[in-house]
Amino acid sequence: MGMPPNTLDLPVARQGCDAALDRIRAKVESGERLSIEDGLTLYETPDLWSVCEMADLVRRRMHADVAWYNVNRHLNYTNICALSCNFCAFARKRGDEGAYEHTIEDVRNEARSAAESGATEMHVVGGLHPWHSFDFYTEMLRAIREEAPSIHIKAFTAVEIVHLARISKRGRDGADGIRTVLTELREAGLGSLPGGGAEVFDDRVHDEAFKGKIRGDAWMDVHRIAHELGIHTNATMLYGHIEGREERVRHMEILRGQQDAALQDWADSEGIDTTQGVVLTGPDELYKGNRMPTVETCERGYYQTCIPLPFIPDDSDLEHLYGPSGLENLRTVAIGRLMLDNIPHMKAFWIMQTLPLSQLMLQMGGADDIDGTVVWYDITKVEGCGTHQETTVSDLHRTIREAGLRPMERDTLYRPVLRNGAEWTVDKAIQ
Ligand code: V47
Repeated sequence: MGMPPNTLDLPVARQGCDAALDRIRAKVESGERLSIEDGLTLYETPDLWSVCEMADLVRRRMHADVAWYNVNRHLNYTNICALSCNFCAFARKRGDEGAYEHTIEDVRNEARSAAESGATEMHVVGGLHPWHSFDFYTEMLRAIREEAPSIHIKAFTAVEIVHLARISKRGRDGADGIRTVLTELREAGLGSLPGGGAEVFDDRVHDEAFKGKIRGDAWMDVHRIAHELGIHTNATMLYGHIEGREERVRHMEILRGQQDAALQDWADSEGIDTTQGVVLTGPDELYKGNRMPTVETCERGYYQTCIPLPFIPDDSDLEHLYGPSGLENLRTVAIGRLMLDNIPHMKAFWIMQTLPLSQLMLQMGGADDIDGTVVWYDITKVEGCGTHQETTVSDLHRTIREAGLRPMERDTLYRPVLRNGAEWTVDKAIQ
């Protein structure tokens, strides 16, 4: 993956005062919501420094000097997938070179090893396996639960959930099937949903790059139903392929609208007045206590974190594309922080952003989280590396400290963790 031969059409990053940003800066300072037009201005301005400065301001309001990480383990239980999305280099058909499907026993062993190493979370996703029955998925969760009772299982993208609703033939209709499947998965051990599979909520882009996959409205239905059931979820945005910047900003606005509805639902259930709306990124004087309901008090789910994912073209059918540049990645995370004023966390997923760039995103780009130790990762790979993509807690600490921030270990629900070797508990004192 090289640099594009002609970069002249990209805005040059310059420090300086772009007057077009004055009105946006005033909104950010007073905690006013940004519009789609503001988002586009933030993309078009050459003054990337100011974009980052504003993102850093809201990040500090929300998280002070804390940057979050976790001790986790990703597990891709199969790469066999019924879909053939152009952007994906992970999926295989059965019999293809490199195709694999882990057994329940493999998953059980991985859970044991994760627990022994002190992981607090397993992040479990895979391809849409054409023959596994629904029971395979509940058995897999139960196996993890048995081996590692204290590990939080964050599993299955919305795309997998829709697939499970179809194969299990649960429910009277689509929404009821999803609700039933989520309920049964939760009984088997599911703790929350990861943010994968959202790609970009735009039908043109969808039909060119992810045809066959569920569209944005179906992705959001799954997350809405999860929130109604009290299951927390995350949200991604895959950018830097065939979408444009406007489609990214619209994607953010759609997520923001859905989060408004989730938080409103929570506030209504608690009798909390939200006539002013919920903009978590505003100045401190707007907040009497916490900016968010804590997991202990909130019986509804909501989006905890947004994870902008830079497209990595290697080995995909879109390999002729270049993928986004480092500055575009920095800008996108910063704009995400500014636009998504009601989502508490912004994650720089170091596996895809790289550790050095994630560090920059923490220091100046509005990110407050870099995911975790990961261990295995198969969806995207760095040239020359296999699926073993692990970092250590001490590297994560160093990365965060060098960015001038304070590393704080979290569990999946962003509760601080107290650790003694492989032993850990949620730190109730600083919730
Ligand atoms: O759903 C696939 C994306 C996602 C490529 O919830 C690609 O905390 C870049 O969702 N280049 C999986 N991206 C990753 C994901 C995730 C990661 C970390 C944390 C969380 C969380 C979620 O990766 C897929 C797809 O959108 N993806 N292929 C690619 N070539």
